[in-house]
Parts: sequence; C-alpha cells; structure tokens
Amino acid sequence: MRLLLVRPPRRDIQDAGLGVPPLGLAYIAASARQAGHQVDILDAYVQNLSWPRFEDEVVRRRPDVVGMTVMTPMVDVVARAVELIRPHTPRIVVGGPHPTAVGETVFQDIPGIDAAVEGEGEAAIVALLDWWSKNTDSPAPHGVRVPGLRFQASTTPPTISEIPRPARDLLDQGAYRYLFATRRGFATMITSRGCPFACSFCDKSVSGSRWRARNATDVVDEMEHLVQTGTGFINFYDDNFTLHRKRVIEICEEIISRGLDVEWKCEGRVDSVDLPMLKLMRRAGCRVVAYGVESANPKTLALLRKDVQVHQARQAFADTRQAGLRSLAYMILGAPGEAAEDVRRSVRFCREIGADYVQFSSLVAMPGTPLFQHPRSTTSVKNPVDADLSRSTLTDLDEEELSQLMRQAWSAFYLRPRPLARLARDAWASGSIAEAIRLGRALGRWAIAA
Ligand code: B12
Ligand code: SF4
Repeated sequence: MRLLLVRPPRRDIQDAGLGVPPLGLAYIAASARQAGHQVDILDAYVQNLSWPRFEDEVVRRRPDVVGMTVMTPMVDVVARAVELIRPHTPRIVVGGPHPTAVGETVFQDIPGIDAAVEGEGEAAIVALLDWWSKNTDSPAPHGVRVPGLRFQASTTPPTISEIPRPARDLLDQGAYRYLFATRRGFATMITSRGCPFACSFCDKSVSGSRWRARNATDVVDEMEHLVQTGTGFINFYDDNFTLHRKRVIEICEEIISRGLDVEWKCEGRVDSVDLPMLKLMRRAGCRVVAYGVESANPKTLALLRKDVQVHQARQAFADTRQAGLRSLAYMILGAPGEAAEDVRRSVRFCREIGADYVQFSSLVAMPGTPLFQHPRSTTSVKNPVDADLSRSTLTDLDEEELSQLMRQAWSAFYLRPRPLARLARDAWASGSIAEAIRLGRALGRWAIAA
C-alpha cells in the first residue's frame, strides 16, 4: 500500500520557527517499508507549507493511507488536516500520545479518522496495513482502534534492539534546527524507551514504565552512521538517558574508542548523575545535559511526585558545570499551592544553581497523566517558545498573574548579557540564526509586556 505519513502545517505559517525531526513517524515509516509498503513522509511543518499547498501535496502523492501523530495540544491542528485531506485518501490513521491516552474518545476529538493506533506503532502499523489490504472481516489487529470493532490491547512491544532504525532518508535532514545545538548537522535519537518513575504531570502511556534500552554498540553504530552522513550534533530524546550508569559509561567509552567526532545533548535526572560520569560524558562529546528540576519548592516537588530533592538539583548542576558541560533546567511555575513568591523563588533558584539555559512552563494536566484527574479548575497560560499553544493550566494563581510571572521569568533569565551572548553563539554554531531572532523578538515583546 502507499502510506503517506504527514506532519501538518503550522497553525499560523507566519510563525516559522524551530523544527525537530518527527522521529516517531520515521520509526513507523521504517517498519512499514521493511514490510514491503511504499512509504513517504511529508513534513509540512518544517517546510512551512501553507494549508492549501499541503492539500495539493497530499493530492499529488495519491496515498492509500495517511498517518499522523497526535499530541494533545495539537488535536485541533490534526483535526483541521483530516478535514482537508479526507476527500483525497481512502484511509486515515492516527497514533502517538493523544490517541493512546484517550482511547475511544479520539474519534470524537478528530472526526473523520478510520483508525487509531495505541502505544508504540511499529508492529501495529504493519498489521493494520495488511489488514486493510486483505481482510477487514477479521478482528482489528492488536493495538488498533477501529470504530465499531472491539479493541484488543497491544501485545508486548518488540525487543528494542530489533526495531528497525528510523527512516531518516525520507526526511529533509538539513531542514531541522535546534537552538541549543553546538554544531551544525542536527539529528535526534532514542536509545531507550519507557520510564520507571511516576511523575504526576508526565504522560507515559506510549512506552509505559518498563525501561528498555539498546546496548552501547547498537547506540554508537547508529551515531557513527549519522556522523558519516553529515550529522554534527545529536539530541538524545530518551526520557532518562542517564538512568543506568554502567550503560552510559559503556556508550561513552565506545564513542571515545571509535574516535567519533560528534557533540550531543541528553536528558538526565538530578539523582542519577555524578562528577566522574559527567566528566566522561564530556570527553565523549556531550555538551549539554537537561534536567527536570521542576521547582525549588519541596511541596511542589511532592505534588509533582518527582522523587528528587532540591539539594540534589544543586549538586547535579554544580557537577555538570565542573565537568565542563552546559545545563538546562526544565521548570514548572505556579503549580497548585504556589503563591507568587514561590514562583519567584523557583526563578531565582535557576540563577543560584548556575543553569545555562532554562525552560519555564506552567503545570498542564494532559490526558494520560495522574494529574488529569486533579479536581482544580484550569486556566490557560502561554510561553514565548510556543505561544500558539494554549494549555489547560493547573494553578491557584489567576491567569493574568501567572502569565505575568511567566513573562518576567523568561525575560529576567535570558535578557542578560551572558545568556544572550551564549544564545547568539549557539545560534551561529547550530545555523539557527532565524530561530534565535524569532525567540529574541518574542522575549523582547514579553519583557515589554512584563
Ligand atoms: C521529542 C519530543 C518533543 C519535541 C518534538 C516532537 C516531535 N515532533 O517529534 C518537541 C520539543 C518539539 C516537543 C514539543 C512538545 N511536546 Co513533546 N516530547 C518529545 C519526547 C521527549 C520524545 C518524542 C519521541 O521522539 N519519542 C520517540 C518515538 C519513537 O516515540 P513517539 O513519538 O511516541 O512515536 C511512537 C508512538 O507514539 C507511535 N506513533 C507516533 N505517531 C504515530 C503515527 C501513526 C500513524 C502511528 C500508527 C503510530 C504513531 O509509534 C511511534 C513508534 O513507536 C516525548 C516523550 C517520549 N518519551 O516520547 C515528549 C511528548 C511527546 N511531548 C509532550 C508534550 C506535552 C509536548 C508539548 C505540548 C510540551 C509543551 N511545550 O507544552 C510540546 C508540543 C509542541 C508542538 N508544537 O508540537 C508529551 C505529549 C503528551 C500528550 N498527551 O500529548 C510527551 C509524551 C511528554 C510527556 N511524557 O508528557 N516534544
Ligand atoms: S518526567 Fe521524566 S522521570 Fe518523570 S515520569 Fe516522565 S519521563 Fe519519567
């Protein structure tokens, strides 16, 4: 069958900005292609296509099946895409965190779709394409929801090392940018799936709680292939790259022994790093480690069920700096129970621990998270990085006050000589000058409004 995997255009095409590769689609593409289907990926988002141009591109490719990923804040965009392309394709399937978290409700959220895949999609997409091409009288395949048919839960996900590598050749690799990349030629990778922790704001519905990891040789083989095809910087999107110390050490030693010339960033937890490991990571090309610090307020950390202490964040950031690495702190501001002064304390904390970059968000209750059942009323708060997204925010502060605090947090952190100089250097190194200017303008507007 001809499968076209699409990422729809931006809500507002004036809002051209950063785009990272749609790795989930590239994984799906690889499995479907290996099973003999003809697969193509149309990333209308990164190509900044207008909505009419997007429709033309879909018509031109005459797909038998169109597939899309859905994250909850993007439901309206996917629904708009489905409405537009419905007349041009016999079948539409969606997958990703939103369909997995909401189950049957996805058919109301996105009218016009024919099927929804729950969980990891590599096996399900192949089974679904076969089912559609042969015999729709039999029950729908495991992990696939079809209106009117009984749903059969997914079978055990495949062994992680047996999943075919993402079909990056179907993407315009040169089109993707990441502002914190320290070099040109940007790619993303996943070396493990699942996470054993239970943070109350995190949607783990796709890969669940069982941590499955690829071994060092397999990971570094993929890195080496990326380097040979022009990649200079890799962003590891594992939920917890640093979870298993021995594996991290093996990966670093393998990179060093092969002499790979690549820089990279990963996500770590503040309770799973130490100075010797961070130093080795630095020698192996790591340049940035991002940590979910979330808050400087112990009560908020308890509400978020983060299972870390404030002092662990201090130590991890000190060690990261001492190892010669840059640090990124993800922060959640204004969670229920927090007053304005608590928010300010978290913002000050980022400067105290010497974070090189921060990302401030409000607390969003997504389906699939324990917080989704939280009985508080919600409001909508935006941030300058993706101001087009509105989110249902959990907070006791009023919408305007939290929005104001959020604006102050972003501008107070970044509109200082050092962070600005660092961003300018990174933008130059990563080839993301347009994105840096866009972010700079947004921050400037926010500073004025604050
Ligand atoms: C990388 C990443 C991003 C990147 C890029 C996203 C992208 N376009 O690929 C960036 C930084 C842009 C991003 C942004 C956001 N993200 Co994000 N992100 C991730 C992260 C860390 C990894 C995604 C990934 O590559 N996974 C690896 C691949 C292999 O898995 P996958 O994408 O889920 O795909 C598999 C299945 O879902 C399924 N599948 C996916 N698509 C399809 C399509 C079809 C047709 C089929 C059959 C199957 C299928 O099969 C795939 C292979 O197994 C995940 C956490 C995670 N562990 O997955 C969060 C995550 C997806 N993000 C999340 C959120 C909330 C956001 C934001 C809304 C955050 C915010 N700022 O408020 C924004 C949305 C911005 C936007 N405009 O889209 C949530 C989504 C929750 C939800 N219910 O929607 C997640 C799950 C984090 C979490 N644990 O809560 N994100
Ligand atoms: S926030 Fe990170 S550590 Fe917490 S459950 Fe999600 S992936 Fe795991």
